[in-house]
Amino acid sequence: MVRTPLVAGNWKMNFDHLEATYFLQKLVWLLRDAKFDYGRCEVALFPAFTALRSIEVLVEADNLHIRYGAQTVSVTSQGAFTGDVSADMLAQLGCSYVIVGHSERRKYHPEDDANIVDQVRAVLAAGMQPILCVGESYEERRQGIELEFAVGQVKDVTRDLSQEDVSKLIVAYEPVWAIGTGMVATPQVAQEASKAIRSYVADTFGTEAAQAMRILYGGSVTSKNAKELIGQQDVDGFLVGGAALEVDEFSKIARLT
Ligand code: G2H
Repeated sequence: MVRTPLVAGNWKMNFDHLEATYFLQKLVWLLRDAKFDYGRCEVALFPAFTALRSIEVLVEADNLHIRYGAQTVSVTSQGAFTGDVSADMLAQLGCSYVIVGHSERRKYHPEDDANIVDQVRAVLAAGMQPILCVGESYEERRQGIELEFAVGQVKDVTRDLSQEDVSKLIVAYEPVWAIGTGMVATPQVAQEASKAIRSYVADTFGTEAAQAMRILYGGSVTSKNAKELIGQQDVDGFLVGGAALEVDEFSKIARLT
């Protein structure tokens, strides 16, 4: 099966709505100039909640082929949950994807496996696709349990999901030691982890679900390392952080993917 690669820019807590729309316009110009084929590779942006509506308006007005999504979501659908944003609200804004379980969310917010499972369910129920982030810390790698750990995170979240739900899931393998550090995983490390995740999904949910699943690599991706990483059989694109804040660099990564 041929999986369409996805290059996703996770802006984290950067860019207000004006900066976000300026970036999007420039990105589209750059990709247009380069005759970028959106059918060959999908490009998605993940702004802060406050910029989603502006991105939606621009995408709709100019009929852009850029997709977008949110960086997290509430597990509840509505009610007295101050500060939360529901999956239905995101779907209403035209979001295609929601990042779930990013290590920064796991670290700075009370997002444990149970909460992450509920986020995945909420995203799927609203008709969007979750991008589930998994990956070991430096300590787990030092102990030699990195594959067990990353696959274990996928296992914990998918345990009670149906085969149909799992086939809509996108996994981002993001080793914590590579996030924002400049210490990118080698192509071999990225491939080994992605392959282990796909094998687990194949054994548990069948080959079809495993072959359909896109597995992204995240952690210090730049235009210098993207080409080698995407050359790996089980790496289907990137979740880009720091390099997604520079429009030339981000467009270059998309072109290389
Ligand atoms: C990992 C990644 C984006 P960066 O968090 O999800 O960030 O590319 O800055 O390591």
